[in-house]
Amino acid sequence: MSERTLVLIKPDGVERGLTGEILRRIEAKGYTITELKQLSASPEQLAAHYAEHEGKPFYQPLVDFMLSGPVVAAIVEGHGVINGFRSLAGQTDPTSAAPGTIRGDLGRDWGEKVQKNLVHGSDSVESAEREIAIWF
Ligand code: DAT
Ligand code: MG
Repeated sequence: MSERTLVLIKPDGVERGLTGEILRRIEAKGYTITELKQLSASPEQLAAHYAEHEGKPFYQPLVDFMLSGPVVAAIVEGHGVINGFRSLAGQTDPTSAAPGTIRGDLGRDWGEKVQKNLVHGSDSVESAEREIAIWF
């Protein structure tokens, strides 16, 4: 069944000029980008988006990082796209993400306390619908 997911290109991806490369990989896989915009995230959007991580040690550094520059938000559609995009993205830690993935090919440990891992992708149908409502 066709489904949709929320993709964010995080400030590290935008700043490094990787927006086109990341969107190219999504399109090359055959997914459809149905909505796309660049914006500066608000604290309220990030509090809602990352509510599940509130209280964790990386929460505030993560939010501060996401406020540090513009992000690109996209709604991406396709059969199995929720898990499919997470496969394209690779593991959360860019240092151990496999080659061939966005995080594995383009990311690494920058020696900072935040994981600059380039992209976000929703992890379930429920998350996707919740997150799409936050960003669009
Ligand atoms: P994912 O983005 O792979 O879904 P997540 O939802 O567990 O990962 O975490 C959200 C973001 O928080 C993740 O992209 C980077 C950051 N993060 C997660 N675990 C972390 C950790 N142990 N140290 C630092 N940042 C972390
Ligand atoms: Mg997640």
